[in-house]
Amino acid sequence: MKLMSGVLSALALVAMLSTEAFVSMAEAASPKRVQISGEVIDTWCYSTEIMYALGTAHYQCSVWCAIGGVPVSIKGDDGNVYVLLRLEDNDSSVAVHNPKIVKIQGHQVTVDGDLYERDGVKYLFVDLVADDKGLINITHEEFGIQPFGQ
Ligand SMILES: [Cu+2]
Repeated sequence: MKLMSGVLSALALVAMLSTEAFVSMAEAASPKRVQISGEVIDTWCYSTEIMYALGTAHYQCSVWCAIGGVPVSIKGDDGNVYVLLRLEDNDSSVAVHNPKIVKIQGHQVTVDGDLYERDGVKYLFVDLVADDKGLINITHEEFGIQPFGQ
């Protein structure tokens, strides 16, 4: 009998701990609904500063990088960079499987979506490109075409 109650206490403890773990995981996993405006960027060239990586100067490279599998992000007007993990009805965040990503590369956009923040990184699951102003950040006159010249 004593053994039985010990086992029951242990089971109750396990149930309680796993419920708490589940609740805190659920809280951590709940996204924030956001609308973000900014420029769609090539995360590699932007983060490494291997070359000037914004606007028309870098447009050609950013398309090649995206098709090559480099993650695409949005540099928000708020100064934050958001890693794009989903775009509208396509689950792939890789441009070769999701051509929509290439179509908005370099563009000034406003998007609606869910924001997940993990360990200081901001991830965006976009369900609607609410506005697309196109490639309007004119930088090639100042910086040339990166990295191809002209
Ligand atoms: Cu690039």
